[in-house]
Amino acid sequence: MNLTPKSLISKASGLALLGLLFTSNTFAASPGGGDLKSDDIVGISFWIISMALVAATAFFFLETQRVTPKWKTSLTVSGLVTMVAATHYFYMRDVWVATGNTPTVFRYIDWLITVPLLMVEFYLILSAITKVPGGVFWRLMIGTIVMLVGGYLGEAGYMNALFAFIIGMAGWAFILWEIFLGEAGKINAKSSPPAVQSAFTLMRWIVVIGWAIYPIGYFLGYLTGASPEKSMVLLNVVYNLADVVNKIAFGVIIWTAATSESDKVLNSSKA
Ligand SMILES: *C/C=C(C)/C=C/C=C(C)/C=C/C1=C(C)CCCC1(C)C
Repeated sequence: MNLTPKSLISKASGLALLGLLFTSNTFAASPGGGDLKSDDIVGISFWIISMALVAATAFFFLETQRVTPKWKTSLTVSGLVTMVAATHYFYMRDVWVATGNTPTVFRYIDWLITVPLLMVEFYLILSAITKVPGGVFWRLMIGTIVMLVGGYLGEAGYMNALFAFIIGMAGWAFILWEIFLGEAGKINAKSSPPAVQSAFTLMRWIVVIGWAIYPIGYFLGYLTGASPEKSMVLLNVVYNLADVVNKIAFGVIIWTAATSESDKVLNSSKA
């Protein structure tokens, strides 16, 4: 190795750059978060929810120990949903606090992963007690993709906001049709034990009431004609609130069904 002054300088600067990258990575959670203002409602909600998602993840993963094997996958998927969301919340919080911009791309990348995982939950809940045709799963996925692609094109400005909203609503309507009137709904009505039926009914209402919070957020963000500043505060607060209901509360519902069904099995094997 020849150590000319020039090569030394380039090595030293390479090392310095590496050090810089390392420290900036180490403190990646603080640049935006460090500037969190006491009156920044959106920033504070991003912060609180990211921590709640971390706690929920640990809880769902640990509780897989407590349930019978067929419920373990459902709890694992709940934990994956909150884990993926927690990571995106760290980034979204930093974008918001550091720049004041709405983190649309991170939001939709998160939804693109977590909403299909929630659809998998439906399928798993039904599969835990009966044989479910694969078509149910694919119809739920198609509805999800149409809903999210519509929403993204509108929010990112690639399409008229109202037109994109209508496309997104159509995707959601298709999902609702499947779980109330389609094959998924019929399977549940026929063959589930009470705990699963009540979990399924609750999950259905989550997809109606809990999911309805998102289009309300979109409406307040893009379709009221209010100032961009006010609209973006409303949009983000409403979306964040919706995530608490649909990611954490949804997971807790599954946890309730899983533990009550498992305890029954474990108790009857003891007697
Ligand atoms: C964890 C994240 C979840 C459960 C996200 C769900 C998102 C929606 C249900 C979004 C729905 C939308 C419409 C129904 C209309 C168009 C705009 C959207 C994408 C916000």
